[in-house]
Amino acid sequence: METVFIGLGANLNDPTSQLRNALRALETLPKSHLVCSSRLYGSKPMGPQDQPDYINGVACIHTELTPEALLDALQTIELEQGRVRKDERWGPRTLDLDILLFGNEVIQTPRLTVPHYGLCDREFVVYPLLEIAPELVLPNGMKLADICTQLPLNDLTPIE
Ligand code: ROI
Repeated sequence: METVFIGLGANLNDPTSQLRNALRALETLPKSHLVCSSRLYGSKPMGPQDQPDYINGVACIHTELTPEALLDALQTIELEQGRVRKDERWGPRTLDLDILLFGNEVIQTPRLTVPHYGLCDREFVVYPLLEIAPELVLPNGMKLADICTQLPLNDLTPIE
């Protein structure tokens, strides 16, 4: 059984509902249990600015799935909620589900980079993660709380 943190993000088609529906879908993952989730936050887009603000959050699950099987399941949820993969890099999206951390594992495959490559410099990931895992230490030994002291909030605002 591994403890896994999943980042949720959306900025199209009623993003708050997208995230709430995604959290409900996470409750139905096989061989898994949704432990908790952060509040939802409004955030400024990272990347191109000519797109709507995002809603972001982080969930914690316990799972017996392999990283690849979990990735498949998350991509299925994204597709079921109407995500269309476009070529545009860093464009708007109806739902993004990212594996941020998979226990203490470091994974580098064509499909998966864990810890998520953007984890430490995205305020919309780090602060919701800190909310549900204040004592978290990354596989490289860094404390999440120390990363937060270096990272501006950039208008990140809890919406609930
Ligand atoms: N910006 C914000 N604020 N939140 C996201 O979830 C997000 N996701 C992305 C890019 C386009 C990098 N920007 C984002 O994939």
